[in-house]
Amino acid sequence: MTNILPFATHLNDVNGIIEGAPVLIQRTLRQMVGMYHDETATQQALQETDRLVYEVYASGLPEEDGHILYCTTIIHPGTVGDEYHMTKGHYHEKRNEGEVYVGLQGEGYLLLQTEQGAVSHVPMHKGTIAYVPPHWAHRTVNVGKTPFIFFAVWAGDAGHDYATIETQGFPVLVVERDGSPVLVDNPRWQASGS
Ligand code: M6P
Ligand code: ZN
Repeated sequence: MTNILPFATHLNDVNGIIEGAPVLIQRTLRQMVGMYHDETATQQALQETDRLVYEVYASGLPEEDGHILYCTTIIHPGTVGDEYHMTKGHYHEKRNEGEVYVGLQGEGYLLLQTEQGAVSHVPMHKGTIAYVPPHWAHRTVNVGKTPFIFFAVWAGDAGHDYATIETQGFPVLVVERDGSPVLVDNPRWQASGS
């Protein structure tokens, strides 16, 4: 295991950035083609310009057993068609590793699913401490008009498995209806093995 000396970083509580931390991910809509259910809306939006959907500021710690990783995620407000801006979502490569999210700003939903077909969602706002148990895939969604910002902590060797989510998404979508978020069935989702 890589030897790391004790250190501290600072969370900017205005913009959610961990100061001095490298940007781990800056995900634009072009990098998420196929993940939003409305392909036409995705392509129309991209004809005008690409947009930053979310960014992740991470600790830069090694992804190794024993270390604890942390980051902040900033999901910018907006929709693609009627579907709110969201992260790609992932299972952990090591399925038996959980995660903790702490809401810092804005309004969000945490969507969860298992490979056995269970589905759950947790509304999040400032002060929410949400637990992602082992074996649950997780995606976050900004359902508000301002950036949704949260802090995450997970085991260094958990890993990110995006493949399953990229091909089938989540069983539910979070869409805007009359200005409010509602969950609807994802017409493209198929349970494993079906
Ligand atoms: C959270 C954590 C990170 C993750 C990020 C963005 O902060 O779960 O591990 O990278 O969200 O989500 P994703 O990797 O699914 O795009
Ligand atoms: Zn995770």
